[in-house]
Amino acid sequence: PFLEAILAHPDFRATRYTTRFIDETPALFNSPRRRDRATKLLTYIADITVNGHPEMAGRPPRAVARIPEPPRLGTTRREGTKQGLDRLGADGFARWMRAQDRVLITDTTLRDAHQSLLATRLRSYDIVRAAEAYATGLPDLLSLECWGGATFDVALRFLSEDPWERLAAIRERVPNILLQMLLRGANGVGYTNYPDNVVRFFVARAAEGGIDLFRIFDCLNWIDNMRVAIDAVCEAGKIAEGAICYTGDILDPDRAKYSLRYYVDLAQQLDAAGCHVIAIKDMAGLLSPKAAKVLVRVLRNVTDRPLHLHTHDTSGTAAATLIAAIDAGVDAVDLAMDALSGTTSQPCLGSVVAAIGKSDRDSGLDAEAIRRMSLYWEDVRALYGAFESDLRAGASEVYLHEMPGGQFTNLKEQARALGLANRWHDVAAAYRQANDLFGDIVKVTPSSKVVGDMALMMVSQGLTPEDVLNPDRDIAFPASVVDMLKGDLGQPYGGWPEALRKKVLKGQAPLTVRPGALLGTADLGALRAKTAAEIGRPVDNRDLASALMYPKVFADFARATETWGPVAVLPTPTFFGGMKVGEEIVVEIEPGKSLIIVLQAIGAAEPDGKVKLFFELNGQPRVIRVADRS
Ligand code: BTN
Ligand code: 3PY
Ligand code: ZN
Repeated sequence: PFLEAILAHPDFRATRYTTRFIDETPALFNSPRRRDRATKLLTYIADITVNGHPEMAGRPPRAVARIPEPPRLGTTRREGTKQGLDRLGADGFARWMRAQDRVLITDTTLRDAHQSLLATRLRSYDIVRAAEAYATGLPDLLSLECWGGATFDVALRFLSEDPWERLAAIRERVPNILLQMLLRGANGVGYTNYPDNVVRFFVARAAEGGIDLFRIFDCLNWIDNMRVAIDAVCEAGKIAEGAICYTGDILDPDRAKYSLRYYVDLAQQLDAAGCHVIAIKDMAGLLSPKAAKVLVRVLRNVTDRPLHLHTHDTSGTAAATLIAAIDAGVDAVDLAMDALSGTTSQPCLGSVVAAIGKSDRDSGLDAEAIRRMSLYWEDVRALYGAFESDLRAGASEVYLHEMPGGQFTNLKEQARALGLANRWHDVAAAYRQANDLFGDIVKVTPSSKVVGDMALMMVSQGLTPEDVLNPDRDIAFPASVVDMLKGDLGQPYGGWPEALRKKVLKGQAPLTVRPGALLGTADLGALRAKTAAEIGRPVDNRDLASALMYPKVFADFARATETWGPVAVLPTPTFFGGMKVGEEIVVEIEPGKSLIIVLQAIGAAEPDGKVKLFFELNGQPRVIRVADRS
């Protein structure tokens, strides 16, 4: 337990420790296992109050502590798309979608919008508090995209909360709207291919946990890498939405690789693979209004499946693209609540709904409900200021680099960490060069991460594309580049450029088949036992599914929870900033059981470096001592 307490400590996890960490961190000796949840949470609050949250290091302190109040948009939860799916089944539901005159709308606020604007840091606390208002005020939404993509990893790794609990809490409060997730095909919600039985296990748990609509993509548009996931979703009786990742420009004759014909082939393959819905996933926001019109018209002619369009507003013109697609007959579109829309996120939900209002494609959504919901998100966004990028405006530079909206701010942050903060536009240009070196590939997680790694290497080492290709120049390529060119993510359309592949692989033989076909079958029983031994408690199916995706991250998360308690229940200002003297908070630790916590005083530092924090917990005095490492 002692070693576990060290490993779970936020400073240790953030590698912000010194060799004196054990001497300086007496909280480690408190034998966390025997302490109750309230004491664990008080210790967490005390530690954050004195030392700050490692995620907030170097960021401005919080200004407001007010907890945003979600709107009350009614008391009844009218039947919606969830009941439609239950009644019609996935095939019938897809036919229903296609038969609607109104355009169907997915709200991405709970997944892609915060992934693309706030480094995926939106906590369950703020999400779950909004759920009821969605169910009562916006029951005509097609779906809430609320899970998958990067949210799974970030919840466990940075927020110390369980993504499965988030899903269960949303499902409980939203019984009437489809819940949607983003699944990276054979990469699950991770960055690497998993064995087929792991993908099947994960999908089955997600379906049980409340996901109704699975948007499935492959980062190289290789349909063979999506089939296991598609089949598993169909088997669970849920909606399999196969996504075509859009890149290039179908109207540009100089970019012939990604032609209209290419996308038509993909749509036909996804249709034949059994997908109920076809998505056009324009992850970087490259689809122009004109191209959208052509693509939607043509795809709706080659398949009877409904079409669902996803884009990002990085260029500033994505609303025009959606409106052109709606005019051309697209069945469903993705939008984000006004306060979390625009730039690298989705276009503005309220404004697009207004723009098409009173037309034959009116969405049927309540404008007032959207406005009031967005006011809540405006207040919530203010709590996450530390995670905002400094992107203030649309940028046509996206047509140069073609970075996905969900990667943009992340890569910018990575560049900053490498001391390349003022070289951002060079990174953007190198990103394009890296893409071209790889043969002009589809860039979306995880292939986009590999292109990003390559771009950062080129800028930090001052390498030109000629240097990279020069056979006489030895280059230590990033591991992710070696793995990708070896075929670990699958095969790209048109293959890998042979000369670069030879140079990168240095004699290793590349894969020619689907990686999943070589990974064998994971021994789930053995992995469950191993994980249980590691974290010292039983591992249920949801824990196992997490551990299969992220073994180390999950084990660290389990230990952190053991030490600090269920921190997901803390209000966001407290979670990131601790408490101020005189402040009182109410923490609902489980339904019907609340802790009222007041921080009454903070003592002076003692000679041993410890500080006493004087709390009142449900009226009883409690003193917590923590090391001051600030
Ligand atoms: C509320 O006001 O509804 C409480 C918001 C916090 C709920 C957290 S989210 C994760 C965990 N799972 C739950 O069901 N509740 C807590
Ligand atoms: C993800 O995989 O997380 C994405 O958002 C891809 O666009
Ligand atoms: Zn997206």
